[in-house]
Amino acid sequence: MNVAILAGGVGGARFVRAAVAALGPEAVTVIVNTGDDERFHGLFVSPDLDSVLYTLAGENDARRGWGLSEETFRAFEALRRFDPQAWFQLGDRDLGTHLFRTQVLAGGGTLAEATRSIATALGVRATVLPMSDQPVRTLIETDRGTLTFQQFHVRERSQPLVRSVRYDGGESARPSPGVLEALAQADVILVAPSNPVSSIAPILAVPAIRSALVNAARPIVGLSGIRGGAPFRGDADRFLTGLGVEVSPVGVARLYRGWVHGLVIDDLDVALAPSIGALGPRVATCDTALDPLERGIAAVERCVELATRCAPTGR
Ligand code: FO1
Repeated sequence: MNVAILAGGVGGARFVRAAVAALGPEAVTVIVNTGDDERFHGLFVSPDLDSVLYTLAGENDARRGWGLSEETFRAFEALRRFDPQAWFQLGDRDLGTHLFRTQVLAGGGTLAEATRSIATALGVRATVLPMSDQPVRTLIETDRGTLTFQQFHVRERSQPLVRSVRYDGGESARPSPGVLEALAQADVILVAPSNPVSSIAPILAVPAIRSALVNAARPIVGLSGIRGGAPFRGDADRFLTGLGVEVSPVGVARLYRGWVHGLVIDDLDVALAPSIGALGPRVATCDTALDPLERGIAAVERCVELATRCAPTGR
């Protein structure tokens, strides 16, 4: 079975790890959000790609949630002597990835090419694709002005009030090579339990991806990252509240309306199934925790099982 997964953020990386464990690396293609990408100190940082790659390589720092294990921050401490305002921490080992990626891009290579080289070197066998080689930037209108995702999430600790979100560059961005093929060839398309507004919506801001999903000939099933009225982790609640969407799987279903055929929600939220069903998707429940790995595998299997009962809307 071939599976394409839309993913971003830490929850996305954990879901992808579980999918690879459940289905095997050759079966999995991940289409990763790049709306969080930003240059820091001249280096091109692509946090969601790195979270997926490091996690699949078994080298992620599970406690911190981002970056590499056995990390040190000596270069960053040295940088802070000259630039005390620096706020985005780049680890010493992580710097190697950013130096390499920046070098590939400066030499005329693409983000997809850099990603392929990094994946190969890390021994990652699943296919990991950036959603686009063109820049798409998630910009958040807040009560403290317009912020990039990293400014909002890291520098401002997700505290500003979100008023609206836009995906700058999305309209003219094209899917990176292999993305449309992966969506067309997948038996099932899965949506990781990532932030619907800051991780999944930027992927759909690329028009050709949106249209491939709306017209998909295969079932699309999402796993809700919200349970019991709160996100498992991260700041999805700040985004949903800011956009006037309820912080629940019903809110997730509302945001995915028109292209998702099934939604797996937590057992805790079983009472919400009829309201979600009224919006269109079929619903299944399970324990949506992704740790330890066995639970994540069970959640992926639940998504795949629900997919067998979903009829796609496209041809
Ligand atoms: N998150 C933080 O909270 N503080 C940081 O200083 C930080 C640095 C960082 C460096 C590289 C990287 O790949 C991720 C990093 N993150 C940091 C995580 C990142 O902000 C988010 O996890 C993702 O963008 C969420 O999708």
